[in-house]
Amino acid sequence: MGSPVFSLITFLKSAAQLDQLPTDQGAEVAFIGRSNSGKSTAINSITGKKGLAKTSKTPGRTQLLNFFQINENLRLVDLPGYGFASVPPRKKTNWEKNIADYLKLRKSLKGLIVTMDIRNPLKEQDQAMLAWASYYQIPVYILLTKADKLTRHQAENALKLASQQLSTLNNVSEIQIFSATKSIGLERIRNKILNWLYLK
Ligand SMILES: Nc1nc2c(ncn2[C@@H]2O[C@H](COP(=O)(O)OP(=O)(O)O)[C@@H](O)[C@H]2O)c(=O)[nH]1
Ligand SMILES: [Mg+2]
Repeated sequence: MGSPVFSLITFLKSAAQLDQLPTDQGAEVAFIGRSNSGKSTAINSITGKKGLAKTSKTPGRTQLLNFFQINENLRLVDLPGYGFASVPPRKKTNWEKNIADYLKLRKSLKGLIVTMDIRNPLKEQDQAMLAWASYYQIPVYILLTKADKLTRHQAENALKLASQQLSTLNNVSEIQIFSATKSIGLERIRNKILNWLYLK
């Protein structure tokens, strides 16, 4: 069972550009990561609402920022994925500018959850994203997703290795193993989000 507060969440709106964002008030937590890394699935699993964020087997389809609200002051955001090679170059530039501006300007953004497939974490673009977040002084929490694809032992090793690689970055507060399919690490990430949203 999810925290009762997450069960209140509903879709608010999608924004294709930054002038379409909901009012910058209260607190929000955003999910970012490579296309197909499990952002939308994580949001659905954390909130306990299966169809809330659209998930896809074909990566890189949307360039929208999708907003979900718990109430008018508390939101979760599903940001467009990066690292999908066939995004046309012009779109990619738009994406980078949109995301950079969002990170830079959004006062209500309290934390960034970066999703990475546990079998392939910390790719070049993940590292670039962490550097951006660090530059804008946004707290980052990493979810190593799809942990059900590895044995427990392999997953622990992947976590150890990634933690070592991250030790040089000062804005990464924590990193954890996660699986939506097997509900691994669910309570921990829920608590982190509640914490960022001042609910705990
Ligand atoms: N086995 C497994 N598959 C997952 C998990 N999370 C996501 N997926 C799958 O990975 C694919 C991409 O997920 P999605 O949430 O759409 O990724 P996004 O592009 O980052 O939003 C989908 O086929 C999901 O079913 C997980 O924890 N375990
Ligand atoms: Mg998605």
